[in-house]
Amino acid sequence: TSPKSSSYEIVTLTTWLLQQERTGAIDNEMTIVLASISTACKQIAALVQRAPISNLTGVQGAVNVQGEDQKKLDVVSNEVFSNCLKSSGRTGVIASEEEDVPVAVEQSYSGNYIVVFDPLDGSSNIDAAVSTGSIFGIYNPNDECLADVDDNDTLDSVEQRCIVNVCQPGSNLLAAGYCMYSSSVIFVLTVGTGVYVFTLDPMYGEFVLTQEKVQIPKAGKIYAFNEGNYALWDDKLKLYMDSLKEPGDSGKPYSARYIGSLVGDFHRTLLYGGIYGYPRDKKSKNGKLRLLYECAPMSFIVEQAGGKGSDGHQRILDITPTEIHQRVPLYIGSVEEVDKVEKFLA
Ligand code: P6P
Repeated sequence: TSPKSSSYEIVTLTTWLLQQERTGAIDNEMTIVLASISTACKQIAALVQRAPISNLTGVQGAVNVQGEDQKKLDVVSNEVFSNCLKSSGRTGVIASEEEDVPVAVEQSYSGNYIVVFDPLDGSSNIDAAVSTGSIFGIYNPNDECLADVDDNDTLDSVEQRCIVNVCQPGSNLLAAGYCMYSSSVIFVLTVGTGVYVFTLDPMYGEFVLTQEKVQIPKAGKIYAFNEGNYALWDDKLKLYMDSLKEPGDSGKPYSARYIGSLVGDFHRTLLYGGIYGYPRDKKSKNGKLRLLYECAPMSFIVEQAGGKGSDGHQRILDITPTEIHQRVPLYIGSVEEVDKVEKFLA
């Protein structure tokens, strides 16, 4: 639903965060971390939208005038995200798709939140200007792994201790969201009080509230799977996939929509209903997507919108990662659609 207001009052992300702080949904430290994440997303949006031009000028993604190899956009995006979080001073540890191990942030002087993120998911789509996105999740401060750090501790011994503390189940998430870089730049966020959608107004560079308390339709006849992997799937999954093509009672089969970018496919599923799936297959025993910074944040969001996130048998948010880049199969979207695939896989 779009925000109703008589005077058509514009609510920006900044004012929304302050409202959530006033109601006690989040504290001041979280407000600062989320504001720094939104700043990172604005910067990445600008980089993504100018990528072809920058490549042309050799500013990044190619070889620049000095002949140095320029960084790929997902590496640059990782630096943007990390720098914004570090300068927030409220982040204790960051775990990124682009970092082998979690990084203990020296600059944190308050708050100490754990932030997990995929700075630019779907980046292989950049050259074709297809939607991409940044995905993030925020966990409780992990003082225990930073506590009693003493002189003979090295930074990577602290980081090793922090790895354990980063591996929390998604049910511990305090906040999760994504920024989709598409025809509009869309920032979607939940802090546990429902799902809110903000659209970047390029006129003045602010995220403006455009939908509040989004509810995903209970069912939807759109499915997003890479059917190119059909031959590699379990037989039960093949039966499920075949069933979507039968007209059924409604007389109409499902429609296939697959962008090849989780954030784009998820956002459409959130608003229109349906299901996105990345199953395990004979080649990828645990599927392709990462639990910590892709599946868990998206599952927190979808549950806040009345949907469901599953690995085919159990709730994604109940799974505790055993290692940072652990992969899990993902079925996410409308409750009735995820229930349906779970029945086939039982
Ligand atoms: P495939 C992008 O690489 C990604 O991680 C998701 O954003 C996307 O949904 C999926 O992988 C696409 O993978 O194997 O279908 O190309």
